[in-house]
Amino acid sequence: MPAVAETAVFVEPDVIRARFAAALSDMYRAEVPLYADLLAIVADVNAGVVEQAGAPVQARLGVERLRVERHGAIRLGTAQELATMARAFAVMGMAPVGYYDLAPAGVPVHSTAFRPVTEAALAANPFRVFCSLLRHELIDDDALRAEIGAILARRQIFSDAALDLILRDERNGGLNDAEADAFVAALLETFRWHHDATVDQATYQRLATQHRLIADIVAFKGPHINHLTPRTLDIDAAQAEMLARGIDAKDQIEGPPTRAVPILLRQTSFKALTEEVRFADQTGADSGRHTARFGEIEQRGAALTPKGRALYDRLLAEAQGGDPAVAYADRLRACFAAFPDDVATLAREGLIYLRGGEPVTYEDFLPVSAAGIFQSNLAGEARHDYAGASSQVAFEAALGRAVIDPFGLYAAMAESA
Ligand code: OOG
Ligand code: NI
Repeated sequence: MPAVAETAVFVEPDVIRARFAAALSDMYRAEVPLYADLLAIVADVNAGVVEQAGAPVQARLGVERLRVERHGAIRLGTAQELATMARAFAVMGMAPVGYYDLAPAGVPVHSTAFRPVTEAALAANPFRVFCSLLRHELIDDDALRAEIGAILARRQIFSDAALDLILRDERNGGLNDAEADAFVAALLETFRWHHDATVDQATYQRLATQHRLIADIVAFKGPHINHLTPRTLDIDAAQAEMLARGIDAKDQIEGPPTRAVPILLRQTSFKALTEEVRFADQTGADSGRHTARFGEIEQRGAALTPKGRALYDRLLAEAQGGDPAVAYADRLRACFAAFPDDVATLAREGLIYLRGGEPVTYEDFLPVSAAGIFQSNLAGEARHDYAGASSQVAFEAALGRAVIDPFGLYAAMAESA
């Protein structure tokens, strides 16, 4: 170490995050060309909405932010992987917000969303990652559970360079320009798709028979990014355009129905692609198949207060439990007639957060919708039942810290108006 310390010029975490999000988007576009089609559809739809809305509304919609807005998702296998991933995201100013238990929906994972948390950071770049962790304790086959533990213990999903740069960031309080670029390049490798599985065909089959998602989490070198999601201003139009172009989209949009004042989050996706992979015991031209990667679009609306969220959860449950002879979209619309749909009433009844007279935008995810997105990628696989209680304490122990309560963030944004 030189005796005279140089003045460190650190790159803002917001800037590192923006660089990483751009690099990831470029990589995914190259890996999954259908995602590029999705970006084109969303850009068209958004341009149409913005043009109609006129300049004052354009500013409100945050058109610049919209252009770069993406969320992605990864699925991790071990507590150690999650803890290190949290440190990697911290370099980019992303903190774990919220706890999502997917077990009640038949998916043996629990999750958080790593995202920027301040208004300034969200405006600079809103990139977020839905990050799931396998719940080993929900695997009922003891021998298979032990085998999964052993397979995962053998892999290291982070390169030495990435680990070194995370440490350097933690020790020095930031990364300089060259280090930031090296970090982005090194971390990107963790998100890359691997054509070669780490297990043989028989092992893959055993994993997939337990649960297709378990095979996706366990059988590869790393937690490949499984989708990236641009944000659209009109998801009904974007969904219609997907179908018009012959894209194999989910048949129902997750979340609330179409409304005058959009709330929370509406999402749809095209179904996961079946891709060629090679198992460890395959040689020559032999290959296998794996289905995991897809593309998704989302529309964001107003963040709800706990009272508003309780109403949303109740109405959604009513719609989902309703008469199967009635189309789901009709049930949803009928149930949500009970949810006020103008800003004045929503505000008066304490259902939304306002800042400067405008609803605060929802920046998080929804467990029931996430489950629907997961399910859409399981191609009709029989629904699993997991009895285990939700376990935020175990998730936080794995993460190495508590997750942030999203309601607290929205309340703080609203108060600072
Ligand atoms: C994550 C699915 C959840 C969302 O937008 O709700 C999700 C996954 O498939 O790993 O991304
Ligand atoms: Ni998603």
